[in-house]
Amino acid sequence: GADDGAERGVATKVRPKTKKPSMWRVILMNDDYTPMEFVVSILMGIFKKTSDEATAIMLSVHQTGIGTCGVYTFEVAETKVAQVMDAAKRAQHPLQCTLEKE
Ligand code: NFA
Repeated sequence: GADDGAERGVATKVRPKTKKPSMWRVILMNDDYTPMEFVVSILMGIFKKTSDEATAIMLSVHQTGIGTCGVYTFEVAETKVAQVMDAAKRAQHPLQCTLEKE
């Protein structure tokens, strides 16, 4: 096991893992067709925003063209992107969502 000397002849090194995971921004893009209420429901359901937070993010994306839904580790971020794209596809809205490294 660890290098406590209890197991003769097997040397293993134990060192602390110090790497922080890289963080990934989940980005939502504006379009002319996805209903505002659908975007708000996505932000509440997938990104756990309150109604007020979701409305503010949706309006910011609507007005600027792009916005951040949240920042997560890669696995969480890519899962959320897939959930958004799946929900948009099922509802036949052109909403686009992507990842970018922080
Ligand atoms: N621009 C869309 C509309 O006017 C709303 C929207 C906001 C779409 C944010 C995508 C992202 N219905």
